[in-house]
Amino acid sequence: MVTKAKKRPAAEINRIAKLLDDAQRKAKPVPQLSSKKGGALSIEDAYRVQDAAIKLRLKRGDTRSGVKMGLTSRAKAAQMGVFDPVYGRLTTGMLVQDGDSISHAGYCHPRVEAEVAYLLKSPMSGRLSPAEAMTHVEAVAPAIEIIDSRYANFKFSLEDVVADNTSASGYVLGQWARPDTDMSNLGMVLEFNGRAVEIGSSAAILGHPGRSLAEAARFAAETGDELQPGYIVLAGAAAAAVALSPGISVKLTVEALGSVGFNVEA
Ligand code: OOG
Ligand code: MG
Repeated sequence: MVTKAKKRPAAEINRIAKLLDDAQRKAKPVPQLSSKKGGALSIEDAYRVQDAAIKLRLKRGDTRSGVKMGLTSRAKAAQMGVFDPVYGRLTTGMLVQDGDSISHAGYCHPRVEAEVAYLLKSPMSGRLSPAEAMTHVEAVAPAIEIIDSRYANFKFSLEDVVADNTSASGYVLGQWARPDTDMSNLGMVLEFNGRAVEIGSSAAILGHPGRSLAEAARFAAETGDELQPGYIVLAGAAAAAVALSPGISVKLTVEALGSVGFNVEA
């Protein structure tokens, strides 16, 4: 389904941003934008909504901390039925400390993903090779992303999910390791209460997570964003996302990088 959408006025972009921001704060999902007649946005407008919604967070005192790539593995694209990689923005307010607990009630319908993270040491933008992108990296770490769609039933089109900041909701970082750690094919195991619920390899992330890092630089340039030193880049899930429920203890182990985890209060 291709919809020809014309560029929306700023007031409407801001209205949609507020709708999604409210849905996030109240943990109450809203209908998909594209489900309404005339509701489908262009991809450019979807990124404008994303930017406007992040500005609402920053106005409340939150701080930018990085970006995330999404739908960068076959497993995730197939799970969501959306086959283009997406780019979202992270803030410090989304950070969950390794070993901490979250309340399920604070989210619409949270899921977790097995990822790896990069820490940038210099600004990065434009078309770079993965090797060039890696020269901007200070360290790498195992990471869990908590995603939470603000749309009912966790269903969306490409434009819907981009407007909703690609479901970004939380992230948990493990210990930082040297940037020259070979990340091409690391085994990854996601466990709930000690039982494996997803297994995968870092190779599932665009063939190599370094490609996802390079894609982040391209997306930043195309969406008018800036990747700063100190920013985190989440490369995207290596395997399908798994729904959280109260009382679950989540642990991700990435070969050569170690483990990271958090708990959901009972
Ligand atoms: C969109 C975000 C996907 C990933 O790592 O693939 C994502 C979603 O599935 O809600 O973060
Ligand atoms: Mg993710």
